[in-house]
Amino acid sequence: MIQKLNTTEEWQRQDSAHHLHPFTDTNEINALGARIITRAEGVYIWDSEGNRLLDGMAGLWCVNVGYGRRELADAAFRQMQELPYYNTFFKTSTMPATELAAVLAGVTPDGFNHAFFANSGSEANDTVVRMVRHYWNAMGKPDKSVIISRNNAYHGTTMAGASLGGMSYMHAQGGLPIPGIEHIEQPYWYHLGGDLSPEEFGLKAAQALETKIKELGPDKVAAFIGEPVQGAGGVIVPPATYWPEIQRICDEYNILLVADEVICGFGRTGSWFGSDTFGIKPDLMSMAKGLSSGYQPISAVMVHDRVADGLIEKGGAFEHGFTYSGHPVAAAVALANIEILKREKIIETVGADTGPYFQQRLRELVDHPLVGEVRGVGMVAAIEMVKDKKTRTLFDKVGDTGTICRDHCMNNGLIMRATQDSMLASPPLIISTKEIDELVDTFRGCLDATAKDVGIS
Ligand code: PXG
Repeated sequence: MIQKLNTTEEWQRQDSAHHLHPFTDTNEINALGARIITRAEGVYIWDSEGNRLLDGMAGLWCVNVGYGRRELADAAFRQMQELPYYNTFFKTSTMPATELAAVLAGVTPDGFNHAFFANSGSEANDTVVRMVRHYWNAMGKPDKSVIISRNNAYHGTTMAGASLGGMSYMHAQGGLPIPGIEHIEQPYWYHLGGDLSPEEFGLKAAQALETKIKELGPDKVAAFIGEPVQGAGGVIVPPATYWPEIQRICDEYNILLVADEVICGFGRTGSWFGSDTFGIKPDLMSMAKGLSSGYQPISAVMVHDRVADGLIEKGGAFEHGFTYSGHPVAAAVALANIEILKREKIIETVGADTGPYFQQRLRELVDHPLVGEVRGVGMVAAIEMVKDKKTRTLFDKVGDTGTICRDHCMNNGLIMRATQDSMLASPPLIISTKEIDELVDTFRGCLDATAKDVGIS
């Protein structure tokens, strides 16, 4: 029997007794007790103790239109009454899935006219792996099967998603990566650039792809995948020289270019897609998160005509899909979400107004003794804390300072994420300039408190 619980402690006890959390040490969370989040509105969330927190991470980089959108709840309610579920497998379709595919063809760059639906970013990237291999097979090149990704990339946690990702601590669990996935250097100038200028380093990091392709043989390589801006890896914005060189190499060696738009998509960087912001011309794009602003689990792989034409003409059936591919309720919510993004000109505002303001205000923090670099674009940013900013020297035990700072943020009503010693921010796109001021001002106070704790002045 499910008990009715009243106090935070009771909820925490139940959570500890039965719930295994993602990326969480169960003993640790059980000792502390989980913070129980109860409601949300705009850019704020509340916990069961009544504390209000400014959600500087938009959930997990996903609540682009902000919390409390009645319109999205209404879309789900209507669709659930009309048709709560039907699949898209056996020569059937549903209206929301059909319409969403068409709307996505409209908002994605030219030449993207086909969508394959799944339920999460990980599933979208698994779909990418299977689809690019199926494509080259259909093109009579079955040996073109290796997918090249990057160290410190994040592409999800399924077997293929975690393998594509370049997180060594994830690979260490469960014998990853799976065969046929290779990794190259990431374009992280601040850590890896040494004496090179960012532009020189951007070229060098991109040319690691060419070296890897030559080492493997171009006839063996199916695709390269990258996030336009690495998100979970630390909001790593590549130097301006990076993506054009990656594009040149993919074109020259006939390698498909896959943009993982799971974080960058739907306005995060100030354009509809990170590919628009960085001038990337991908062959496939995976997307999730902002597609529904997190109100429903849904993801998609958008396929450019260059690939779709061959797949449709020569591929036959693609033996792949999920029970909930194109789920009508999720699709209806995604449609309503895209409608809000368009009607309220949210992406234009981030691109021209609030995004530049956010970046400018955060860049004021570079005068702080702890801050080595502030980087970002649109409504996503990182503030990297270092031991010695003149020499770009990291702390001896990387990660501790990030944790201290994150806890100060939490205790002061601000949610930020720490990756190593970089503090990440990715607030809802509807954040106002006044709320941006609150975020930055609160954060500066947390930086001061952190500096004191780690003995930097
Ligand atoms: N690609 C990218 C670029 C992502 O950021 C995924 C794929 C996987 O999506 P799903 O929906 O399967 O989680 C992601 C997800 C973090 C964090 O701590 C980031 C993500 C997920 C969970 C935590 O920053 N990104």
